Amino acid sequence: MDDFLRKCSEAIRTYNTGLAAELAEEALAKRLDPLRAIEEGFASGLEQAGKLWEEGTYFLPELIMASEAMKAAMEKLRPALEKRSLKMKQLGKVVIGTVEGDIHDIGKSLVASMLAAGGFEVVDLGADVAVDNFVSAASREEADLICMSALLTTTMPAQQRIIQAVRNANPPKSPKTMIGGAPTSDSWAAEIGADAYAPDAVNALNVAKRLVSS
Ligand code: B1M
Repeated sequence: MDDFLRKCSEAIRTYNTGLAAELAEEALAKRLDPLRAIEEGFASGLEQAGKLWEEGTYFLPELIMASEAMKAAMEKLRPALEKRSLKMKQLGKVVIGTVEGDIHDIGKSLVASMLAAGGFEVVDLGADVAVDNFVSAASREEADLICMSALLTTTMPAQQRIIQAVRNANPPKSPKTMIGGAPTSDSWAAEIGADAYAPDAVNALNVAKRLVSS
């Protein structure tokens, strides 16, 4: 990791929101790829904060402050990440959210930004989204694809409930379904009948393109 990316990572690990936002602006000024700044810089600091929390060095408030710093950096970088989609043909409409009971929204928001950057129209339902809200949004928005993020082993089963409920409701475009989030996997996708799993934001865009063209 180069010095600048290390500084980005440190700003998050030390939950310095002001510095994180400044470094995000500096990344833009340096014309650094915003996704690289997020994944190799800022997100690595959040992962370290998570490890410090796991081992008992950080308490929950410190982890929350690290997440806030991460969000401040992402706020600055998101427009650059999404800008190129303006000139693109829309590939389809995506409804995305983090499942009910789960408030982890940083990875989901990164996936949403990548999909928007890649040419999808994205309706972001936020975090802790009830099953019914996924179903009604899929119908209302005439979605081509439903994306569900889950970061907790205890919330993964909600992905299965959403897939079942969407199938039962049979919304206009019979949307495809994609799941993601750290505890999920290809085998979990197969088990719950999801059309696909993606391990990260870059793969999510590739998988989404494949799903809407198949
Ligand atoms: Co929490 N948390 N957390 N947390 N947290 C984890 C997930 C955990 C693994 C930490 C640990 O113990 N090692 C653990 C889960 C254990 C488990 O179930 N297996 C955990 C826990 C236990 C909890 C609480 C229960 C703690 C408590 O209260 N006792 C609690 C739960 C609250 C709730 O949701 N009900 C909790 C709370 C929090 C904070 C609020 C402090 C904060 C979240 C802030 C926020 O999101 N607004 C937080 C954080 C920050 C984490 C860690 C440290 C980092 C998550 C993150 O944002 N990563 C996390 C540990 C870790 O993952 N190392 C942890 C950065 C992000 C860019 O990556 O989200 O993985 P990620 O997203 C990636 C991929 O997963 C993928 O692409 C993204 C980008 O590449 N992806 C998709 C994600 N969604 C996708 C969807 C797709 C495709 C790909 O298609 C649909």
